Amino acid sequence: MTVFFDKILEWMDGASERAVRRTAQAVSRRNVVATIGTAMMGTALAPLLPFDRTFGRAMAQPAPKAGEGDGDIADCEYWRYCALDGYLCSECGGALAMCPPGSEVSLVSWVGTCHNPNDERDYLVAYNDCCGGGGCAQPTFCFTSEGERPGYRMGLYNDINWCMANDTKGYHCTVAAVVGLA
Ligand code: ABN
Repeated sequence: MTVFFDKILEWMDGASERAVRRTAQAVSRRNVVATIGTAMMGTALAPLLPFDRTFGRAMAQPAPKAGEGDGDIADCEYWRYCALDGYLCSECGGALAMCPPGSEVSLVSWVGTCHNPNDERDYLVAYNDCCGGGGCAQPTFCFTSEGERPGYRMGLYNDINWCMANDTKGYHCTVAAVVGLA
């Protein structure tokens, strides 16, 4: 019995020795040093890489509440309308960020960066046209267009009917929704 176990131990010794020798032949010392060096350099340089360190905090900021103390949403000077070109949906049976009943929101939007005087911060505001659903009885037309860019900068161009991508192509009015901090 002892002889049998000795044989097994001997075989295990031989197998592990062969494995170590094979590894030593395949992996040179220079190779090991280079791998360790690369790992160390990677660890040291990773914090310098330009990735988002806010971890979504900026976009997670709650949009300021529209209403009391925020400004008059019927006025073209209202801060969220800084890059708007169109009729205010809030004066056409809709709301600041809601199309009037019977109309649908455009598939395309454009953006502006608007300064909120209430908290002195800049916000990214997305504008959408509302499409179809008839017209507006007493529309308020606003043309602020702060930071607007020519047509070749599609996302920053507003002097166009953005309902063109929708099935319902008739322009009704425009809504403004705060996306997050700029
Ligand atoms: N994006 C508002 C708009 C609609 C029709 C024509 C000009 C501008």
